Amino acid sequence: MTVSDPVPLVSALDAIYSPAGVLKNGKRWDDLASQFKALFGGATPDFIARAPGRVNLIGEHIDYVGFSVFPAAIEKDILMATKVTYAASAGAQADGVEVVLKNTTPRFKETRFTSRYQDTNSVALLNEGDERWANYFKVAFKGLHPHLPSHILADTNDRRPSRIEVLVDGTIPPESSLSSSAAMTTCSSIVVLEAFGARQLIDRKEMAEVAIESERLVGVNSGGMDQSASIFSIPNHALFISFYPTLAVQPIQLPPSEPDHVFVIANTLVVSDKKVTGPVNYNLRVVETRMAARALAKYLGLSEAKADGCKTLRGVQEAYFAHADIQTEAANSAEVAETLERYGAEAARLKIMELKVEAAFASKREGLTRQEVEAATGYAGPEFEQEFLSSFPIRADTFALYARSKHVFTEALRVLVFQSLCSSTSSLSADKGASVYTSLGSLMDGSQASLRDLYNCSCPELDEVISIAKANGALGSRLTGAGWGGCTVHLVPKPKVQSFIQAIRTGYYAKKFPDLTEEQLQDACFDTQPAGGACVYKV
Ligand code: NG1
Ligand code: MG
Repeated sequence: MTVSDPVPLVSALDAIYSPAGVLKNGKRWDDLASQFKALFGGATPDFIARAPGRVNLIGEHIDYVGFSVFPAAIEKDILMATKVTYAASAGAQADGVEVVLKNTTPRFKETRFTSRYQDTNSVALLNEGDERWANYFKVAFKGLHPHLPSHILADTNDRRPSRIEVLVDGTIPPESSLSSSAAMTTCSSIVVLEAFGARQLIDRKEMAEVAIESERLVGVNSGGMDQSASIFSIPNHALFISFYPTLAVQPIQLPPSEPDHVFVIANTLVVSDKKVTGPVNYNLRVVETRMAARALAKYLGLSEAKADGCKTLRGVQEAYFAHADIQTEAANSAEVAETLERYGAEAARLKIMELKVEAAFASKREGLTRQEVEAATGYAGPEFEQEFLSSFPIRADTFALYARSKHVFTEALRVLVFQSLCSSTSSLSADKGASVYTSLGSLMDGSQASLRDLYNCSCPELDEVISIAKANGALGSRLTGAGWGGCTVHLVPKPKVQSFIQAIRTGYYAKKFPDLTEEQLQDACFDTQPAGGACVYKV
């Protein structure tokens, strides 16, 4: 079978679905189609959906705050070989659809669920067990259901699917911060749209927005970086993704156009499952940034401090600059003036907010107790519970508002500078390109220091891999994704890649995981080229 690559367009909705060119790994697709046949009684899949994982190059833990991030899709992905049976052809008058999900990874057990056409109430999520992986498909289905064409759901001619059979094959290591979860949600969304004949009705932006919203049902209060990266990416480009005032993406080629530096991913192989640890790490961080936003808004004396607009640190920044004047602030601060001159107004705003954070939490650099947060935010008692504790369970004695908000504003600024370095230098000579890479590397190092010291989401294994990387030629090294385990990303000059990977193998894997096979090692540490985004291939 010859399979083909999607056309790299960003906004046209056909783009996800129009194949052109030849995909590298045809064998994997052939194998998947034959496995499908073997597992589903000799049937051939109608199509294969694909959604990639991503590596975030810079901009960590700021998507849910409303600031822009800079990831790229990777080659590792989720494939879903799918066969759809329509009620009429099955000779039955169905009132709902049965979905059968199998996985090529044995520990993810076969599961099936049924849903009526008119509502998805009977589709229940599982909190534990080896069928839980199917939750991602279920939430995608539940989220998209209101968007499915009503004439099909109520179809008297029976073009409604009565059965959707799916074989899932994933190469993204789960719970390793390369976004296997969002790839599952995204890939499932494509399957549902395709099966219900709805792909012309919903564009990528809407699909991303629905996927972002749906995935939260799985129990993580996540931002929108991962689903957006999986849906919008195009080969050889990173994606500058903005969330404010609305979701927008800008593909950016990494400089110079003929890459002499590459990104290497190294997995610590320490698994971090946010669905389990969320109350003390990821979901808690989201709440801490929300508390910091309310506290900062109150400190700044914003009249709308308690309005929805000031729920996030980004919102507070917008509210503040609705009245404040950057020039005046620049006149009072050399740091602000310099940032304004070098990087422009948006960067200066972030610098100003960083200074406001310093002032607002001057007497409280360490964590605040609940009582102190109540005083700082003006939310107390039931109002406090409702505002901060009602959406996802969290567990903490103190809340590190200074450290979290300082990370957010400084990281958002690093993203802007990183993006502007990439955009302005794509046509530079190799010489100049080299110094640009040095600057990109320092921004990545700055990000890591902030994640480790202010956001406290690194861990000893991440720190160890990063220190080996820095001693062996990486220009920049950081954790990628949520942290607390999972993967690291490194910017490495091309000629050094082999020795770099070897150094990580001997310095880290040989000591911590001496039993890994060659195949597992290749899977754990590899160089990556930005890959294309979600698509569907007709077999
Ligand atoms: P990972 O680690 O890939 O699950 C998570 C969030 C992102 C973002 C990053 C931190 C999910 C689905 N994704 O990514 O939205 O907040 O952490 O930058 O939870
Ligand atoms: Mg994830």
